[in-house]
Amino acid sequence: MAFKLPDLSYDYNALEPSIDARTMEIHHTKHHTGYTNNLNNAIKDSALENLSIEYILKDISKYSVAVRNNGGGFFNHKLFWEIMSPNGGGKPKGDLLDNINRDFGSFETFKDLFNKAATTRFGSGWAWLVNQNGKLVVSSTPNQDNPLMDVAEVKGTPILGLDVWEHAYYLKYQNKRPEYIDAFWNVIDWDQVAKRFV
Ligand code: MN3
Repeated sequence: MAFKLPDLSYDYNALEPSIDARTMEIHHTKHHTGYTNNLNNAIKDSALENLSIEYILKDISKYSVAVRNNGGGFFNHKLFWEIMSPNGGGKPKGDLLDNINRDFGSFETFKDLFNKAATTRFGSGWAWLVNQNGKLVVSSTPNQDNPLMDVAEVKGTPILGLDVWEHAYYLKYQNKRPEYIDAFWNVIDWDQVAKRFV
């Protein structure tokens, strides 16, 4: 198989109470597993089997809807697990904080913009903090699209992402997406986000 479901570096209950264990378990073992398997099936016996996921995403308009949806789903969830931690929360430091202050005015302004992108994304999708060659911007995408894709309205390298599909929060938060978004800030691993920014 070309792509392999990544393990989490923490237990399913490690992000409680912000994200509940049952949601984490279903999200990883059912949803992320599904995207990974469906991606592998969609690229089976094609040249895409030898490409990195980033390389596939940057030319995504050339490929099938199945590759777009499942390639995005594979990449987005891998990033999502990696930028969260039971020791997360607080604020970024160093270069990342300096750049957030420069490009948004303040961390609080950035946070408001990100929350707005996550709250107002209609239906299923993602909110992003995107690095555009050193300039940081906030965006959101529908479905499993992301800023690496050539079809994205706002292109760049995603360094922070929040899944706002109902499957990411409905068990604990039901229709209260803003409460889930608030809780996400408690588990962001800013050291990992900073590594992606370098
Ligand atoms: Mn998801």
